[in-house]
Amino acid sequence: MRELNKYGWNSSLQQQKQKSNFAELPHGRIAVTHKTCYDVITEDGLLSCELTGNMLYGREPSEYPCTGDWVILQKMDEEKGIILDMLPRQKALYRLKTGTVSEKQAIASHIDKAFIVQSLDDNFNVRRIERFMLQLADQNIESVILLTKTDLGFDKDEVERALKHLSVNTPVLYTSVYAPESIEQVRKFISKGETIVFTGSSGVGKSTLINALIGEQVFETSEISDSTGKGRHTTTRREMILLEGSGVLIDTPGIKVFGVTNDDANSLANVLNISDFEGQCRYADCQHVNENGCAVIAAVENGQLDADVYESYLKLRREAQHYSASEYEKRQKGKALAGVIKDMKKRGYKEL
Ligand SMILES: Nc1nc2c(ncn2[C@@H]2O[C@H](COP(=O)(O)OP(=O)(O)OP(=O)(O)O)[C@@H](O)[C@H]2O)c(=O)[nH]1
Ligand SMILES: [Mg+2]
Ligand SMILES: [Zn+2]
Repeated sequence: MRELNKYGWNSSLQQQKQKSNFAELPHGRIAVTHKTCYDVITEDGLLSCELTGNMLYGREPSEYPCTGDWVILQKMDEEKGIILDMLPRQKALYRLKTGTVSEKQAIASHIDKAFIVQSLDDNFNVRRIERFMLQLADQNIESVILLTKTDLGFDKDEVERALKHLSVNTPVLYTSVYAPESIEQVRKFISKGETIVFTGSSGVGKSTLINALIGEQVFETSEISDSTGKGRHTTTRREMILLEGSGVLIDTPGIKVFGVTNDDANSLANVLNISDFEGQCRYADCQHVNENGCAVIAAVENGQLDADVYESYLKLRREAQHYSASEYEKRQKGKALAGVIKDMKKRGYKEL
């Protein structure tokens, strides 16, 4: 029998389960998301499960179960099951679907911590780290910045300077798969029962790192055609693995960049560490653009705040506003459509 506690099962999830109509049935956690089915870890081992029609009906695609979700299932035989319900999702990592402004896709859920992985070659990009962090802050997921491939040589002073505003509140780790002690220090950031997602571009070494932590080749890794990770995605699915005696690790396919789906101005200011300046602006509703007595602009002028960080703040804020406007529009359209359908039903179009 597997102890699901190792996978993060706890009394608060147990309480949530009691509210389900299917509370008497077994539960499990999704370890792998395939195209149309899921591998679910249960007390009785791994089951391959499909969703009931009810689980699909009336849900946005972003609400379909994903790796890390806790589900309630009916066992069919020794290997198969059907998912009947899903416990309320907490701390989920979403990304914007490519080419859309407001369509979200869930990557993993019930996440305590995210390792934002970048390699110390052309892939290193502070603006991209900020985007990841903003996304995580929205869900109260802790961030750790993990910089790989130190063996390739890099300018540490320059990297530290670029990360100055982020490293105040967020740990920054440097690793190389060729330096075992650098992998060992990563272990200290993984607590028992905790779930950690590894996220970052393709080719930065996420799977390599997980293999090094587990101590065997559990995930496939491969050479990439170039350091920007173009054209090669070795990991193609979201997969969870238990680090014995420690936490649960989730490997994900490379993500180039996160679109902003967080429009909370406070978390943006916190991530970029400008909240202290903001608090000193003359007007409480200061937008930090051209107002008199703006402490943020003053901080840029006197060198306390990097102009790059300030520009990044304005850009991310614009994107966040754009995202919420599109979301709002989508909801209004949904409401309008619901109104039309209701109206038609009233007039006797029963088949609707
Ligand atoms: N020099 C060096 N190469 C590394 C290091 N870590 C990983 N690599 C190499 O980088 C390449 C990509 O590693 P992967 O672990 O497959 O990268 P990934 O982030 O999982 O990529 P996707 O699965 O495509 O998202 C492989 O050739 C690894 O051997 C490191 O610390 N130093
Ligand atoms: Mg991989
Ligand atoms: Zn201001």
